[in-house]
Amino acid sequence: MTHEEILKGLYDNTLVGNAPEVKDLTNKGLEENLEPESMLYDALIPSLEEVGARFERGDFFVPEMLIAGKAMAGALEVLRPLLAQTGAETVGKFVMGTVKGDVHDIGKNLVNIMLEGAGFEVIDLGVQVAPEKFIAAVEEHQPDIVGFSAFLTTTMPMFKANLNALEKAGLRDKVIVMVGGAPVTQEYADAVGADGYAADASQAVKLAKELIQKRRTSVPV
Ligand code: B1M
Repeated sequence: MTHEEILKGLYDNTLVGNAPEVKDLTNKGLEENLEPESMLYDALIPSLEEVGARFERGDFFVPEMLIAGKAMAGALEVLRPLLAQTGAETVGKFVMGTVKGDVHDIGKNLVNIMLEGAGFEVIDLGVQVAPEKFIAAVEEHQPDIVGFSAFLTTTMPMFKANLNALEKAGLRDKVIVMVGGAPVTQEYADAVGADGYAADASQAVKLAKELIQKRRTSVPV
């Protein structure tokens, strides 16, 4: 199979939620020396974007979104060790979670993989994470950064709830807050008082490193 055929197969089979075929093609791609990043950014993510567009048009419903998401998650599991391959020293600690009321986790997991690949220790709290759980994790792990993911306009307000909870617990100044997720914007992040926003996984890694560097150089030792 050519690289183009594999990428097309990944796109088409993710779209219809054919998880076994997506997994086979991902392995095939690796055997054929296709870059993991290419499978991700040229096939899997565009396919999920098309799933979202079809859902918006009313051509797809929740079950179709669910099986497409599962197919993508299967491919991510195959790609995870390669995307997270690192010789980097630990650059910081990152507590991450999808906010309360929200079950989307593919984007969050991808950010986690890239962070690990860049040398971060990531503590993943999973999905539907309540403010109290974020607070307990910040107290327990004392991370450099806490990250909130939200994928619905209806769950984005949880950023503010989480920030208020950090403030109330006296932890706001002790941790950098990053936010992200499909509907989130820089303006929204600024409005709720987050320290940083990134649109995708690679930007998230870059920003996380910058924010830590900035904090370390500004805090007197
Ligand atoms: Co849902 N869903 N979904 N869904 N779903 C979206 C998000 C939607 C945009 C589809 C659409 O209408 N076009 C829409 C939200 C609309 C909105 O509010 N603006 C939507 C909806 C409406 C819903 C339901 C409400 C549907 C319903 O029940 N009627 C429901 C909500 C359930 C809930 O959470 N309470 C629902 C359910 C689901 C499934 C469970 C079926 C499934 C999720 C499976 C899973 O995650 N395990 C699902 C899926 C698969 C999608 C789409 C199709 C794909 C999401 C995805 O994985 N994208 C999505 C359509 C779309 O996004 N175009 C959609 C790929 C992923 C790599 O990208 O998630 O953007 P993304 O992550 C990026 C960045 O956002 C960023 O980096 C990631 C990697 O590059 N990022 C960060 C993420 N977190 C970050 C954190 C950071 C920094 C960057 O710092 C902390």
